Amino acid sequence: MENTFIPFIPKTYPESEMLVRSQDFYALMDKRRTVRDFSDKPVPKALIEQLILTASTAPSGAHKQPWTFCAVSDPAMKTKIREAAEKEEYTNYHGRMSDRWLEDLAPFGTNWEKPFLEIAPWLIVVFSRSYERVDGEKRNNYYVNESVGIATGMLLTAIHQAGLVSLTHTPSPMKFLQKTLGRPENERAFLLIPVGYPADEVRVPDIGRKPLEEVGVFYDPSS
Ligand code: IYR
Repeated sequence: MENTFIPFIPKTYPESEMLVRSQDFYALMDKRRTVRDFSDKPVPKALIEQLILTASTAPSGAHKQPWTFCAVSDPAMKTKIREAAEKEEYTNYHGRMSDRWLEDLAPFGTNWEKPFLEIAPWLIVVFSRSYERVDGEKRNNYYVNESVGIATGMLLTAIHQAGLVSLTHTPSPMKFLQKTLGRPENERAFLLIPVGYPADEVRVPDIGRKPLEEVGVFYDPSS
């Protein structure tokens, strides 16, 4: 199928303004922290819908948009998810994870208990769609992990920009989510993201971010 091309006029700014804009955006994003202590204060569905719309603006392989964002506020479903996640995590923390892994996680104070899965007003479960069924024919999507990873990053950015907090939770294995949420066989859980307001008092690990010299390498003759 051929697509038609339409004019597109990207918004541009003077260089000085771009620098300020990118500095401001960095300052905003550098304030994002993964939070494990949520308030149970409700968050309007309209807000979650908006965040999902933003995530879904992500680029994707052949524009297949191979993602589904399942937003759960139903308490019974959240309890089910918590119970299943804790069952897996108990096994993880009691033998399935290596000693080195447990050692690496120790500074973050995580354990098999996941109360946030019931406390946070919304759980957004991101699913990736490895293929689509068109007229009974199986059609693979492209660069699915890359596409869904980008969309998820944009979701986390949108959540932070809106003034809410999130947690990138990876109960493992995540197969139970497909079943609990009644997702089709072509969907695989990618990440579980509790979203909400922070609890009254939140503590986060005292960690820093790598400096530019460590994460950026320039091949630039002019500098
Ligand atoms: N999935 C487990 C363990 C865990 C693993 C990593 I890597 C983390 O950064 C955090 C937790 C859990 O959710 O507790």
